[in-house]
Amino acid sequence: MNIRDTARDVFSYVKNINPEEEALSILEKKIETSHIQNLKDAIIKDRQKFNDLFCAFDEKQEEFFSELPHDEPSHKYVKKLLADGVVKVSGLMPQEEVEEVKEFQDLVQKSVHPHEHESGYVSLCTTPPDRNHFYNHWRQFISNQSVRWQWSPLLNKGQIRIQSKNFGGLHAPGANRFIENSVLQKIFAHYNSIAKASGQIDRTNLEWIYPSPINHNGWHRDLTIHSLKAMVLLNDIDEHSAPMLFAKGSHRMSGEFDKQHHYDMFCLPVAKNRQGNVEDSSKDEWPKYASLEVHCGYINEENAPNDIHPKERQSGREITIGGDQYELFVCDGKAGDVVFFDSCGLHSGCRAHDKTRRSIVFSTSKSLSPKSIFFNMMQQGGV
Ligand SMILES: O=C(O)CCC(=O)C(=O)O
Ligand SMILES: [Fe+2]
Repeated sequence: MNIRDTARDVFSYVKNINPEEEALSILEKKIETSHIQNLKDAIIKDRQKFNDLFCAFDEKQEEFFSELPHDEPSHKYVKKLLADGVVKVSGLMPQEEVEEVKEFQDLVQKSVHPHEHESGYVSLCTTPPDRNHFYNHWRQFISNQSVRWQWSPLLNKGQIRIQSKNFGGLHAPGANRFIENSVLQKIFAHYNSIAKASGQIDRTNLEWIYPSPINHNGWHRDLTIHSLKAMVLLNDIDEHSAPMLFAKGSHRMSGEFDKQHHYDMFCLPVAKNRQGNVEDSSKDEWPKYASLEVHCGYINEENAPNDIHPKERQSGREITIGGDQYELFVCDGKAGDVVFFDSCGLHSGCRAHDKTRRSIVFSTSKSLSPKSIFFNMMQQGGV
């Protein structure tokens, strides 16, 4: 079984194909289940094989991109994203859309959470109206006394969120318009080696990061196989207002820590997708660098600078994570700027000291890229 041939074949079958269901049904017909099972066994047994498969898909991703026309406005951003795992597109979200999202955020804040400096999730308990009706009449909807919100408080880390999945699949008004933005769509499509991403960017997290005693989210990878996110800044963000941080290049397998961490996250019993969790695993099963949170994507204090001083929040600085050095990328900027990042790379929140960050993160609920679809297939097979 040749690893490079597998990546080549998967790409030739499903590049440009979406949604996920369609790509899956093609792969199920073309690739024998026993091949997938053998490959899975082999990569779990041998870290080098896992790394080879991971990198073979990344090479195909680069190759796909190099064959696309170079004159699209999105081209230079995808190029940077492939190289660094992160890129900022200044002013991509029009100000009137930013203003609409913020107006919605202000109204929800007034009706549900008078508690600044607390953490939690806000969800909607009332059945949401028809989409178009909501987007056209949302001010009336919000001000209606019978609309009920639920507030679920968490440990005070400063973060309050409204997730589209707890909001009847609706997005903050204004965000629904930005989802159609052609540059946003092209960046998602081309990073994921598909022709079109329309209808695929279906998740949003609207959030406030309030000043708090601790960082709301330490250094971590969301998962090991690439998954693009777009964070829109809704207010001007500087080093004091909780900019997200990203370790450049960590979406690839450049250093020793990337090699180990990507492998552990996919292959260990405590890996996220293998349903490992803190409760049913003993501490010794976790890698030494992992903080005992949700999954082994999170790095503990001894191995990552989980709360750096505002003075140190400067792009270009060096930071050490898991013993390896990375160049820091600080996601500060102006309202309307959009930071695209591959959430399989190392990234971290930051504690807000005296100013609040307001942002909304766009993502996809399904796998878009051939790599992500194929690795998910392997995971689903079970061991
Ligand atoms: O809020 C932040 O700064 C971190 C965001 C994050 O980890 C994510 O969106 O995956
Ligand atoms: Fe994350």
